[in-house]
Amino acid sequence: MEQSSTVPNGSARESHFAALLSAGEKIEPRDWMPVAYRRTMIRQIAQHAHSEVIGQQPEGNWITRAPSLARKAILVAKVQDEAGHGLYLYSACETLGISRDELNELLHQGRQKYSSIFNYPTLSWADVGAIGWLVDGAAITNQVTLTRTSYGPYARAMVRICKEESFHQRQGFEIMTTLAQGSEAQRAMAQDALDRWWWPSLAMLGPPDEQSTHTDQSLQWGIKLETNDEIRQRFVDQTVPQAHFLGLHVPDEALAWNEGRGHWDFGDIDWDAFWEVVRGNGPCNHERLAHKVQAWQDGAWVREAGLAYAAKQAHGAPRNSA
Ligand code: FAQ
Repeated sequence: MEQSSTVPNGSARESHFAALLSAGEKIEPRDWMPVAYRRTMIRQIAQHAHSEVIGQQPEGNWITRAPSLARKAILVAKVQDEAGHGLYLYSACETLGISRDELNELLHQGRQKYSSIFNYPTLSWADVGAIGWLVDGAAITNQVTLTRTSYGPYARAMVRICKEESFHQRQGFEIMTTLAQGSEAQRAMAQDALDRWWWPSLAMLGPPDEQSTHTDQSLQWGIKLETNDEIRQRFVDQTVPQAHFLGLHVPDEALAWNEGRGHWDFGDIDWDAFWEVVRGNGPCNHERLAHKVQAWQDGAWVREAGLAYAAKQAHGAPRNSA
């Protein structure tokens, strides 16, 4: 894989890579890149792709129980968008020399991760609103910066994904607005969803900077443009006024506007709980992965049929012959 360079020898290749980064240009699949850069990109893009795919499950749980036909149609489209994001991201990852089948295998064996946030249950309809508002909201706060990430195919995938995520965030906020302006029971449901999703949404943006193993190197390579804590602060600053607009209580007694910093101060995140989820011990880890593996096995015949059809076409069979 390291041979696919457009520049001839070792040190020249490294300087060319460094020069591209310092000029703010993208690293493209044809360019030479350090082994560790390629490994980091595969890890991050794969984790992101897996998150989009597994992330269909919590909201998918409500498709059959959406409160109206319109809500159901919107939710089906939203969940389908997440599947599409997974596909763009797997394609971006494949440009690094790994196949989609290998990526799925690594996920199924627990050797690659997906986001902690998708290991929580969706107990009420308000959770669909909270996911759009908070989870898509947190995801987009991070992903807008990733549109400027150094690896070209990932950056370009992010541009399209962000447009769709922005719509998702608004549809979630609209569900929350409807509930917050509704009956006493609806307001209570919205508050309960905020109570359960607030802290996991803050934590999904990654461990605090002092516990983050990859941030320093990823900043140097332009993979990350900001640290986890910087992105988390921006998410809190954007979201607290939205909660106030809804008339909901953010479940953090330490939350206070800090005039000097020009930011909201917020309380301590339970990082032990976060790491437990990352290690596989969250409320739904087992269920989510088992469902994903089952879907992959159930879909084997579709992949086989697709391959058989492609092979037949390659051997010159007429287009419509089955
Ligand atoms: N969950 O050194 P760092 C979405 C791991 S998409 C699990 O800070 P990094 C859309 C990390 O892998 C959501 N593990 O890592 C949607 C590393 O472990 P490793 C996904 C986590 O990569 C909405 C270790 O901790 N978004 O929501 C998590 O520099 C609704 C040390 O961490 C992306 O993936 C976590 N939350 O920074 C879909 C965005 N955080 O691999 C459906 C792209 C960290 O060494 C429905 N990814 N870890 O064993 C990123 O921006 C980065 O990877 C971070 C983490 C910021 C997530």
